[in-house]
Amino acid sequence: MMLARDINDWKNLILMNRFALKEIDTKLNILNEEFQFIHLHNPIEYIKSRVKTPESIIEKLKRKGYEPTIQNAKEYIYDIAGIRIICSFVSDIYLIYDLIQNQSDVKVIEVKDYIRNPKPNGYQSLHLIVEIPVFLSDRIEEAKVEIQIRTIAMDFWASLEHKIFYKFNKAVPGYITKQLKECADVITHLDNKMLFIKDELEQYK
Ligand code: 0O2
Repeated sequence: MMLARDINDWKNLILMNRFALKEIDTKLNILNEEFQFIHLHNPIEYIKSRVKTPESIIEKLKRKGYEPTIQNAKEYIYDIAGIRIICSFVSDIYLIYDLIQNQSDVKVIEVKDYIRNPKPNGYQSLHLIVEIPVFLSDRIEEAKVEIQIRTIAMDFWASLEHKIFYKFNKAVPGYITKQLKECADVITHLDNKMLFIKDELEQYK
């Protein structure tokens, strides 16, 4: 049975991660608005965010072979706070990445580029783990946030693939996996074409 103190610790962990998401969300909205003001172009279409529940943190800790403790959650689970940034163009993804890197109080501690190196199933996204300070009344706490940056087309693919993966209880039939990979290739082609058109339009500005 969980002690009242443990329950409080879990609540505190979730709260801290909610605060971290708010900090990142505000930063991103400021960058987006400022960019729109200066360059008449908004690199971010929309943002989605979520905080993992204690149940799903515990499940992930067990899956990774760790004791389901608060300490291990803080040490080994980097995506308790997760934010997904959806852009129109692939170039915007790397622009956002640069803007995040240039924030002096944000430390990028891990980068996984599944756009330059897509997963074998076709999954594409740029993943960052960042650490940001959360300013509390009596202290500053560092919190980690997982940031996934992708295009609208990549997001369309990833949400369908995610649904299929769980629908088949992770055992997706081969012919569907093949179709999904083909869709991912079409998406790469589409994103490249859209970027080409955007770059062409720049010349007419
Ligand atoms: P959810 O429910 O979206 O949070 P990790 O297990 O995070 O320590 P991993 O798997 O190497 O280590 O991390 P990675 O590769 O950065 O991927 C983490 C997240 O990316 C996943 O979180 C998904 O959100 C997304 N993702 C990664 N691969 C795929 C994929 O093939 N298809 C789809 N649709 N999403 C993917 P979670 O915790 O698995 O799920």
